[in-house]
Parts: sequence; structure tokens; C-alpha cells
Amino acid sequence: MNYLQIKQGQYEFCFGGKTMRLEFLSNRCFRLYQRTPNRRYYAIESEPISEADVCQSESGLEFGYSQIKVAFDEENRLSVSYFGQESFRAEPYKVSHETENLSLMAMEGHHASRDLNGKGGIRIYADLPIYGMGERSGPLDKRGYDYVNWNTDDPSAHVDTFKSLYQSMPFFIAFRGKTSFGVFLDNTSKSHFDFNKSKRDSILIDFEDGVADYYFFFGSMPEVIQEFTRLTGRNPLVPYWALGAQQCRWSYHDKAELDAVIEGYAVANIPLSAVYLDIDYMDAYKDFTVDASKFPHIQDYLAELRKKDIYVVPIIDAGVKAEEGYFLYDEGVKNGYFSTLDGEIYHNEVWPGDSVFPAFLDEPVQQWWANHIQHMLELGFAGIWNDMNEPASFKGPLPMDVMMGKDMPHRVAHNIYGHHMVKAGAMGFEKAGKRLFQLTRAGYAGTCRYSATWAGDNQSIYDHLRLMLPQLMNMSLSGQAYIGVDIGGFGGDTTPELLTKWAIAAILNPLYRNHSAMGTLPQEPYTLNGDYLLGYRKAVMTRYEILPTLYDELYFAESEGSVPLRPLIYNFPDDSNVLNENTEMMLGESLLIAPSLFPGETKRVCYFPDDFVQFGTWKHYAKGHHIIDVGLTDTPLFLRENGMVVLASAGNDKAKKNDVLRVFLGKNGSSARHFEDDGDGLGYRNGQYNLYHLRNEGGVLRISYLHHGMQSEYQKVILVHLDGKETTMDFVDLILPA
Ligand code: MIG
Repeated sequence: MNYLQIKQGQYEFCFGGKTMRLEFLSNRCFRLYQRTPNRRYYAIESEPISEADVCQSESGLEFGYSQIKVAFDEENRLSVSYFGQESFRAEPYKVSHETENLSLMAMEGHHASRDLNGKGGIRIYADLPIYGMGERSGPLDKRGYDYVNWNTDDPSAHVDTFKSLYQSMPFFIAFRGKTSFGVFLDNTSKSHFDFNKSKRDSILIDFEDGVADYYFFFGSMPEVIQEFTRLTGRNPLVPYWALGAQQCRWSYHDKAELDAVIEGYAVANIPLSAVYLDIDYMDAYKDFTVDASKFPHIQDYLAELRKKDIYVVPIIDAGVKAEEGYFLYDEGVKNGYFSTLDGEIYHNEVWPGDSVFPAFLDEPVQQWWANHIQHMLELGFAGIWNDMNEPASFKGPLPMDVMMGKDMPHRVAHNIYGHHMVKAGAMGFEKAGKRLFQLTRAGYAGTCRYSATWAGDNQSIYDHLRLMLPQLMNMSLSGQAYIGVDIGGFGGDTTPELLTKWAIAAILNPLYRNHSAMGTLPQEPYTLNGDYLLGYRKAVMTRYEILPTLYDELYFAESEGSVPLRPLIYNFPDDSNVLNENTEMMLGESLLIAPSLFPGETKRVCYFPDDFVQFGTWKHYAKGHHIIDVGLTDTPLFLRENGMVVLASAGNDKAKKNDVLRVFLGKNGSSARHFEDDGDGLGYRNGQYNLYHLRNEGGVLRISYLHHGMQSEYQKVILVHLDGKETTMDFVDLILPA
């Protein structure tokens, strides 16, 4: 086979009838792609540099670097090995279409399962557990399912057969312990991933437009994810307040209603850190306006709430009201900032009625939007909640030719429209010099650089409580760190039992936000009574004890690419019991939750992959299956005995750190790292933080600095022993000299 060496480590040859390039980006990653002039990158910030030289090229075509070998044969087959073992074989692939007439079936409301006109693709011969793909319905292990990457706002109940939700993440991990591999197709057009569904022995990938651009990653699951996020980016650390309890509803209509919510929490004695303003705070649903008849003197009001440690996050929608005299519309029209069709500004309908859509893919549009976001932040809003950015539209989907930026038709811009909306938003935070806090509904690979994600419109049904775990775990394994779903369920009426069980099941979720839709029964926790209220409060208070670990994990996610919320298989890759564990989740290495996911249930089976002790009761559970209590006021949260967990003091009701460091010691030899900074601002990026190494040496806690960049706030240390007994010491007495 012929090939061309473009430069050191970069080769060009013909594969599947296309001119392809191959290059190694590291000893864990190679890229196989169709070279295109003027290619732009979105998931990654710029074209990656091949770091590696090829050390071998012999018969047929064989390239290798470090432990990765890639061989191509005359039949266009590709075979990859890692550490001397075959990793997978692959070949170019094109979807063959079903020829029957499916229109009658469609008339009855059925969907043909495949509706792609494949332009290219790849068939990978592998039959392994599959994780990742971002925000999806269905189980943790995706084998046997297929998914379409096309950001979709479908408010009907998200069931296992859904192909698409709001985000597109063309990335997955094929799990095989230390020699797992990951695949990322960096193509923003509609693509389709079939995991051993139509062909039992294969993973099929195809796409509708654009070109082939595959990245293959190798190593253990954590290594594959780390390498993927090294390329596509990571969620920056959120402010500490964002870890507290958050309350939302569509909508709190005015100041009186919002005050009542805050008061309700106070009376019920449940901590509250943030509240959200849904679309009705705006004047006629116009972005960047506040209806002063509902929220007078918004700046003063926000400042007043801030004094009570309540942060306010307003919604911003992608659709802009088309109305002359509205500043945003006028500015956009004047400067050509809106998406166009055939050269004219394209209109559709969203909440404000007749609406237009910023051409977010253009840099000047991003700058313009960023200025308005900056203004919102300067008013005192603490974050931005980005909605309807698939983009959603009421009068049918946007035509495929709508231009969402220069040379960017909807067809290829769709999946990255929301991505660029929050990119613009993040620029606004930068201009304001503030630590980033955004939520987005739509997204693509790499979007987490700019925004965190909540999983859109779930419903108040037990199926969606159960969906939460595998959905969040797979988002996590796709490199999204700060994530959550609406606690209690968004659509439909929740029940007291469902709401309380949800609050418990979500204790470890990075985003802890209760939200519900217009017209549904009130869902704020203070509307509960009896054991429901007790259970909800206890869940929140428990969460407030684990805030330091949550914050640590989010810091490590940004700085090292580890995963905060984890399926058990991430921590226990050799334990085949947990390959598809959909009902338990871990935070970091040592916290495990096994919540009730059914009505009426008070006991359930829990599998412990190691020895654990229950939080609060300090009951010991040896590795294996056990029946545990999951009543309304039980706390099915467990600490690993071979681990150490950094906690806040019992009774902590503030989403900020204080002068007490509380540490569950675990067994002799357990250790942890802990991060301390001032909880907001950007100082930590300039070294203003402390990183501690904590170690249990024969029952004695030893603390040393891994990084010492600020004066520590800690005075006291509370040691929590395996049996729950606590001893208090002075912080200075435990610090080892440097
Ligand atoms: O079409 O702003 O997912 O969280 O409350 C509904 C109203 C529009 C959808 C979001 C939801 C939000 C709602 N929005």
C-alpha cells in the first residue's frame, strides 16, 4: 500500500476510498481523519498537534507508537493492538437502507428506527460493555442500543428507546479493564451509533454530513476519559455555593413569591443556597430584561439576597423576540447578528412569539452576547441558565439551510448551536472576572468547558428517578463533571414519597436542584410534612456534610480529568458484578449511595464492592450483597473502610467552608487529598489554594501540604473513627513539617 509521509508522525494514505491521515497524539491516542482544507474545530480548541513519531512502518501499512500499533491491509481493513494484544478490527462502513415503504407505519405514529442517509462511517468489531455517549436514556451499559447525535427537545417521557436527548456526545468507552478503548467521532452533523444492536459483533458508526474524524483512546477507563478530556476540555470548578441546595420552578413570578420560597425553606429549617428565575421574570420573554413591575430594583434585591447567602440564577433563552424597539433585536438586526435563510433573517416562534436566533457560531455575535451576559452578572446575578438552545422552536424545526454563522448551515451547526451560546456566555463571565457558573440544556463534546449541564425535562415518575443514575453516570464518563437532573421531576405532579426518595437518591449529584414545570403541584420541600419532610431535610443535611468531598472531586475533575460521580465499575474494574450496576453510584473513591428507587420500598439489596460503613449509623457491611434499610428517613450512604473521606461538621447548613476540617479516617493506611481555596473567584488558577495530603497512620491523622498557596482557614480537625466516634484536635498539631 502506498502512503505519503506529510511530516514526522503524520501519514496520508487511501482508506475506504478516501484520502485519510493518521497521527499519534500521545501514547494513548491516535487520530484517523479525512483531511479537509479550512477545517474548523469546536469540540477541541484548535487542531491537535501530533506529538509522536512513528517508529515502525513495514509490510502493508503498519504504524506504531509506544504500545499502540495500527495496521491497514489491502482490503481496507484496520487492525489495532495495544500492549501486544488485538484491541479491535475495523473497516469502513455505510448504512444500507431499508427499502420497504414505512409511511403507513409512520402514519400510525411509529418511527422507523433508522432514518439516516449515511455519508460515511466505520464498523468496529467488538463486543464489550459500552459507556459514555453523554446524556441518554437507557441503561449504564449501552450494548444492545443505538443512539442518534442530534440535539432534541422532546418533552415526552424519556424512555429507554429514545435515540436522542438535548445533547450530542459522539464518544464512548468500550470497556476491557486496563486495555479499554474509547472512540470519539468529531463530526457535528447528525450521526448514528449502534452498539451491537443490528450487528451483534460490531459497533456501527455513521454520519450524514461532514467528514470522518476519529480519535481512538487506549488504557483503563479513567485513562481513556482523561485523555478524551485533555483534548476536549473539562468543566471548570464551580463556586462553592453551587454545591448547596438549589430551588427552581417555572416560574416564581415576582419578588413576593420568591421571598416566600426562601422563607419556606427557612421555616422548614432546610438549607438553601440558590434560587432560579424562569422565563416569567423577563419583560415579555425578552432576554436581558427584568420586568420591574414583578422584580423592582433588581440590583438591590439581588444584593439583599446575597447577604443571606442566597444566589440567584436567571434563565436566558436562545430565541430573541423579534420586535422593533427592543434593544437586543435592534442591535442584532443592525449588525447582522441573526441566523439567516436565503440571505434574510430567519424567523420562527418561541416563548416571546415571533423570534430570531443569534448566529452564535460567529465570533462578533459571541462578543455581543458576552457583553449582555456581563451586564447581567454585574447586576448581581450569580450564574446563567441557558435554555431552548437546541435550538427549540414552536413552528417546526429550523430548516437545514438556516445559516447559524458564516458558512455554517443548520445541518452542521445544529449540534453545536447551544455549545456556542454558552461559549459566548462564558466569555461574559470572563469579561466580568467571575468564576463560571452556567447551566445549559443543549451541548456537544467539549461544551463542558463553558457550561455545566442539567438533563432537561424529566418527569415526576419513578422511571425517571431510576433513569437518573445511569444517565448521570454516563454523562460523567463522557467527561462532564458538574451535572444533575431536576429533583422531584420536572413534568407532572410529584408525590411526597417520590420527592423525598429523589432528594435522597440525589445526595451525591454535583448539581442539587429541585425544579418543576408550570401547572404542576408545588414541589418545594417545605410543602411536605411528617416523615417526608424529615427525610428531605435529612438528605439535604447529609449532603451538606459531604460538600468538601464534592468540591475536591470537582477540583480534581478540572485539574486532572478524574470523574466525580462514578459508576462502581470505574473504581472496581475487576469486579464483574458491577459492569452494569444501575442502582448504585459513587462519588470519588469512597462514597457510595444505594437509594430506594421504587414506591413502597423500605428495604433493598445493595452490593458492596469492598467493606463499607453506613453514614450515620456506622453499621459495618462486608464486601458482598446485603439487604439495607431505605425508608424515608434512612440514609443509604456508605463510606469505604479502605478509604478516607473529608467531611463538613454535622449540622453544617452553609454551602461554604469553615474553620473545621472533619475527616472519616477509614482503616489504617487510608489516605485522601483535600483542596482548599476561598470558594469563589479565580485566585486558585494563580496558585491561591492549598492542596493537602491526608493519611491515616496507625489511627493517627497526618496532614501535609502538596501545595501551600494561601493561609489555611482550618483551626480544628474532627477525626471520625470507623465506629463513628469523634475526637477533636488542633489543625496545627497534625500538620507535618514541610
Ligand atoms: O419549553 O422556561 O427545560 O427547565 O422550566 C419549556 C421554561 C421551556 C424548558 C426547560 C425547563 C424550563 C422551561 N423550558
